[in-house]
Amino acid sequence: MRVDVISIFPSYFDGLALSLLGKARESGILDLRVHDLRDWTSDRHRTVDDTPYGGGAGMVMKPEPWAQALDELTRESGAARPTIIFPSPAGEVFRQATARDLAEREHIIIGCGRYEGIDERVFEYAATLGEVRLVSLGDYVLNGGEVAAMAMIEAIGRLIPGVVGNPESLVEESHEDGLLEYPSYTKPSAWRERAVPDVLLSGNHAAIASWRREQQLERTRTRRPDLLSD
Ligand code: JEK
Repeated sequence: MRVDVISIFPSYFDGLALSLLGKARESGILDLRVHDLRDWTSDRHRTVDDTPYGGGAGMVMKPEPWAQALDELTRESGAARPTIIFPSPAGEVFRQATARDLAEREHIIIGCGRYEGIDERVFEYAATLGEVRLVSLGDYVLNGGEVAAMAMIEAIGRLIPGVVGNPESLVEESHEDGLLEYPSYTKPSAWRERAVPDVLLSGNHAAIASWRREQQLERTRTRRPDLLSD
């Protein structure tokens, strides 16, 4: 999978790129490329923003650098229509199902906005080049798309076999039951006056399985009742 990220803060992604080093990048399983939007400006000041038509606070990202970037990156990869993601507080919420869907794509381009967002015509133009998805990390306001993009790349990446962080087996996760996880413990069995629950030391695998299921249900009831009702 090829992932192109467009941002005015490309160095935000240095840590992510490092964490994906090794098998995944060397073999090209996940070909992550981060670009500076200002490389597609043509004025002396490398301007990416301007004042909003109709008034209002803040600045809006100008369309032309985005069009130049999207044209070049869609042309360059040669893949069939890419999936073009714009992190946005006004997008559909990013879920595990979204990650599973996106993990199947050959080429993803992620456009990270800043300021008050991107000129609306960019989304229309992008739709002539690929499949556009506006995706939100959740119902809170961030200062730009970068943190959301990193979260999405990490969630997608770990579903691709051979990518760092991909567990030995995604089998347990694929048996998704929509419940929160059970609590985990490791050695020592007694630590600062706190014991590991006896059942986990019992060797009784049926008892362990039913205790874990009960913990999952109880935690879900108290912390995430929305997962049980809707
Ligand atoms: C992309 C720019 C900053 C900040 C104005 C007024 C109510 C806010 C844009 N889950 C997520 N939260 N935020 C983002 C996100 C934020 C972004 C950009 C993603 C580009 N910003 C910004 C304030 C406002 N709005 C009405 C909401 C707009 C995000 C994701 N993914």
